[in-house]
Amino acid sequence: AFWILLKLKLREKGRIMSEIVYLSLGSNIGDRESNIAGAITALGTYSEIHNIQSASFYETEPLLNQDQPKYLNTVVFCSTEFSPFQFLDAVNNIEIMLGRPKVQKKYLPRTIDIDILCFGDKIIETEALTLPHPELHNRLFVLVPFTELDPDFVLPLWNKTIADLLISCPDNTVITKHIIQTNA
Ligand code: PH2
Ligand code: MG
Ligand code: MG
Repeated sequence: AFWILLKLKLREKGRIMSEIVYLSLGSNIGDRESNIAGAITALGTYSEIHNIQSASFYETEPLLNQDQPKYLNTVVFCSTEFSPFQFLDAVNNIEIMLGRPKVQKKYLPRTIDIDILCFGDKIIETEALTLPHPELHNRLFVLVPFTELDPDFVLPLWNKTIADLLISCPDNTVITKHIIQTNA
């Protein structure tokens, strides 16, 4: 019986696959650098999230509602054993931990916004989560840092590389690489 149990356990282990995830992070209120850095650190505290890699931070003009402060944006890569909806729960918890109200109108300034851009080759369309992110291809503040991490990544559903999406992106807002200020 022991061996059967062990075999079952091993098989179960083999089935828990990790998936690769790309996230978009943005902040336009408060200490934008710490908000984004804090979100990246918080992701790393989950034992189901590994191999975190961040692109540079970029200062970006607000899209959709221009009447708000400039954003800092970046894209983060990681791998995870979470399912997409478990990952979404983790992300929502981190947003709340960093001071974002639980319910907030769309396109208002925010201390932190963490959006899942894509999750393995999953294609999902629900109210809570759409994968790949439906606006990704229209946003320079996503495509520029994403290209920095992996220009050759082929986006599910689109079957185009991130570099190709960047070339055909209609967004022409200004994006500048953000140099972290030191006061030391
Ligand atoms: N997020 C939005 C709307 N507009 N503009 C910039 N520059 N950066 C963002 O992260 C952003 C935005 C909705 O989430
Ligand atoms: Mg967003
Ligand atoms: Mg969001």
